This record gives sequence, C-alpha cells and structure tokens, in this order.
Amino acid sequence: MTTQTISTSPIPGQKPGTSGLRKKTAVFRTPGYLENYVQAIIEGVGGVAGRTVVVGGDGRFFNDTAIGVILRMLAAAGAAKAIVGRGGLLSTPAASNLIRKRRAFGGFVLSASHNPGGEDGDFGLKFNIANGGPAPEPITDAIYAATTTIASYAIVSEPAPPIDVLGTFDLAGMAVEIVDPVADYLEMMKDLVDFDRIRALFASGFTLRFDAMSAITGPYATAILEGELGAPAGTVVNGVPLPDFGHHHPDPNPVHAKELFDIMFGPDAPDMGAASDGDGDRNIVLGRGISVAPSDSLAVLAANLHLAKGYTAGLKGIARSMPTSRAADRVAEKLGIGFYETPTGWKFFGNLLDAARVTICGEESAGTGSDHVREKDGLWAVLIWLDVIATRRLSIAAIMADHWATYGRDYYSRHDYEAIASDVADRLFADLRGSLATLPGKSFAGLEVTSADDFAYTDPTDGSVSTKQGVRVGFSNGSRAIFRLSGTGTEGATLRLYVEIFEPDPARHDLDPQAVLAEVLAAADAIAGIRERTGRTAPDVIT
Ligand code: VG1
Ligand code: CO
Repeated sequence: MTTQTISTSPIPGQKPGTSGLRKKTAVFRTPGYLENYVQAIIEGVGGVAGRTVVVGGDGRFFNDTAIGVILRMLAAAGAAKAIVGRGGLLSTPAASNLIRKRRAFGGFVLSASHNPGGEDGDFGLKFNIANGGPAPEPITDAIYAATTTIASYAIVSEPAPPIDVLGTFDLAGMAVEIVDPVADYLEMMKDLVDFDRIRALFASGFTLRFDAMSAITGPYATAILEGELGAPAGTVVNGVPLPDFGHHHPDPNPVHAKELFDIMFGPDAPDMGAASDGDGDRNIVLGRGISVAPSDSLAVLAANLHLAKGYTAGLKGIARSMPTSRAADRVAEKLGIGFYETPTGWKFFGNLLDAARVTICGEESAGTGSDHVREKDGLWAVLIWLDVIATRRLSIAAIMADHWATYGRDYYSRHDYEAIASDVADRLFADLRGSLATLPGKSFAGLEVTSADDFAYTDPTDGSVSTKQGVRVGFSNGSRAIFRLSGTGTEGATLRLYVEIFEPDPARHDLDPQAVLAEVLAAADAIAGIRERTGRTAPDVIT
C-alpha cells in the first residue's frame, strides 16, 4: 500500500455541536477540510488500527465522495475492515444497529440530518462509538482538540472500491464490505413489533401516509410498510432518497412537511400520517385532524410500550431532554420507574441506556428511541405506534384523549428564531444569564417568576458534568420557559424558546396550544427581549 502523509494545518471552527460537525456543503468541500476532520476523529478516538468501522450516510450530495476519502484514510490508519451500506446509504438508526450487531469499534455517520442538502445546502459528519451511539462529550472534546493541533493527515493513494455492489473488496489491505442497508434493520424490527398484528391492521383497511421527504427513510419504509406489512403501494410517498431531498428541507415539522399536515387536517385524511427526517432518526405522527406533539408522543409510547412485541417485560425507566415537556415524567411516576432529565442531544442518553437504567428516551424535536439502538429511530416510533393501534384498535385522536384524561395535558410549543446575527444572540444570552439571580419574585406580562437557572447535568453513570445547557425559567402558575441556542445550525444563530403549561382538567384538553401558552410566551419575550433585540416579529418555525 502507498500511504501518503499530507501536511496540513488546523482549520478553525471544526467543533462538533449537538450532533457532530455540520457546515455548509461548500465548506466541507474545501480542500483538506474533510480530511482534517477525519484525521482528528481517528486521533480523538485513539486510532483505528486493526479495528472494524461502519461507514454510511443519508445520501445527500457529497455523501459518496466523502465516503471514498474516509475509506482511504481508514485504510491508511490501518483499520482492518470497513462495513459500508450499499450506495453509501445507512439511516442513522440502521448505522447504530450495524455497529452494535457487528461489534464494530464505531462508525462514521455522514449526515446533516434535518438540515437541507445539496451543493448549496449542508453536510455533516459524526462518529458513533462501539455502543452505537454518538460519541459522548469527552470524546468530542478530544476530537475538537485534535483539530486544533493537526499537522498532517494520512491517506492511501489507491482509489476506494465502488460502493454500489454487495460484496467484500480490498483497499490497500483493508477489507471493504458492502452490505444491504435495510436487511439488518428489518430483522431487528421483527423482534420489536408484531408484524402479524400490524399486517392484520392494514388488512382491515387502516390507512397510512408515510412521507419519507425524499430522504433516507424511503427504502426502509417501503421495504417494511409496503413490502412486509401489506400496506398498499403508495403508502410511502417521496420514498426515493435524492441528493438534495428534491430541494426540500427534510425536517418533519408543520412548515417543511406542510403537505402532510394539510392532508391530515383535510377532508381526505388517512387514519395516520407520519414522516421522518434526512437521516431517518426523527418521526412525527399525526391522526385524522390531530398532530401529536413529540413530547406527548414520548409519553404515549412510554405508557403503551408494554403492548409492543419486544417490550412486554415493561420499562426500566424513561429519559427525556430538558426542554422536552414533563408529560413523560407523569408516566414514569405512575409506573414507579426511574426518570432522567438530560441535556439536548442523543449523546447524553447512551450511558443511561448502557447502564440499563432506561428503556425509552425522547426529545421534543421529534425524536424517540429505545434501548434497541443508541440513536433516536424514526421508523421504529412509527412501527410502535402501529403496534399500539393494532392492539388497542383506537384512533390516534382517541388514544390522545385517553392519555390526557389519565395524566392531564402538558400544553407545549417551541418557537424557533432562525439565522439571527450571532452577536445579537450572544448578547441576549449573556444578559439573560446575567439576570438569572434577580428574576425570582419579579413579574413579567402578569406572570411571577419562581425559579431561574442555567441547566447543568451530571451524568449519573460516570459523573461527567455538562454546563450551560439552557436557561430555565419557572412561573407561579406552574408554566415554564426555556431558552437555548441551537447546536446544529450552519448560518448565524438559531434561538429556541420552549414553553409549556400543565392542564389537569379534561374539559380543557382540546384547546389551541398557542392560545393556552400566550401568557408564558409573552412573559418569556419580556424577560429576554427576543423580538426587540432580533427585530423579528414572529418565529420562523412553530412546533
Ligand atoms: C436539534 C434538536 C435536538 C436534536 C438535534 C439532532 O439540536 O433540538 O433535540 O438532538 O437537533 O437531531 P439543536 O442543538 O439544533 O437544538 V438530528 O435529527 O438533526 O440528528
Ligand atoms: Co436526524
């Protein structure tokens, strides 16, 4: 083999965020940018010599080129084997499964998830460790440190083998095994949900519209829903992954999945609507005339999970990210099981899952998953919903009404202000953090503040501490507002405002969340001065 050692120097800003490094595709394509970061990963994880590594991505523009570079660098670093999804494709949960199933050292996951793709879109790369989950902070810190001291990278001069045919190929002494991206994932799902029961549901006339948003979930959803479960052809729409997602934004929210939302609230709505994101780890579920808030979806799935085939033994515990509503806490309390509140990002759930403290985890950002992998899993959540519906034979609206009647309803909403100037955002947060001690006892827009802090998390399994994970403000009527800056954006800063209020009275469970939350939204704006400082009159996205 012919390893070339290429001199380089640190590139500023290669700092992994909430989920790996995400930048404009054009930035990732600048000469040496990808190579520097891959070398830093290899060093940050302690080297890959003799190891097996999984490689795959969501198929966005630059996916295949980047995989070629990664394979040539893995070979130069002495890796024994790379397992690659055919065509370079692996959904994030499928990559997590493959790492676990094949006992790999870890994996390179190429995705910018819900961010748009294409030449003028975004690209991303992250490393997942042997448990299948995103590298936790001590490792991402080591990767970042390596980007700041890098002096050279190593790459073999041989070209990478073609990745669109199954089989095992040699690359300068490293085996490159090309695998079917769907097969192992499908096998796993058969153990977790009752395919016969869901098949009977579809056979009874149940209708579903699954919008794969021209992203990675298409092949998985088509094979499982239409191929295995007997859903009619056409159940999966936008099922072919495109390098630019058809120039759409593969984020299953009311703005970017508008067509699905319109259909579900229209006269011809099927029984269920669902969608996933760019890399297949998010899910949104809708019923006829109702959209299930992701925080509620976590709570409903937790309360019903024992009905699904793979979970009849019950739940060990529940974890949610801090800005996710407290609906799931009520389920944990009723079940008498452990409950954990973590910072935003799936990397914080890995230790809890490994320690068997929790079975299900979720985030308000349309992410739910269980201990079957170490990522959130969009299609899994949809299949669990189907298994629950097939068992209970209730509509989604009826399941929600029943859940709220039992537990009360946590009205919830997130308001995103995207691409605001970074200096404005930084000043807003500096002032907000500076004012925290003085807030309790003061009133804003008629609501009195009872608590205010900056969320810090101590991992109960290894004691690692993560600070500054979001500002929390509690009010005397029990509502709360949370302020965070996004760690996945690639343009300016995105401010996320999360608000919620608990309503125990079933007579008040059918209200418009925005109306119910108007007071706390006004109080939050009065505290942080979002509109005044950003000049925005309304958020870009409301979920
Ligand atoms: C967002 C979400 C967070 C999620 C992350 C990765 O992060 O809020 O809950 O874990 O995206 O999801 P941020 O830092 O922008 O708020 V995915 O589907 O983009 O991998
Ligand atoms: Co995603």
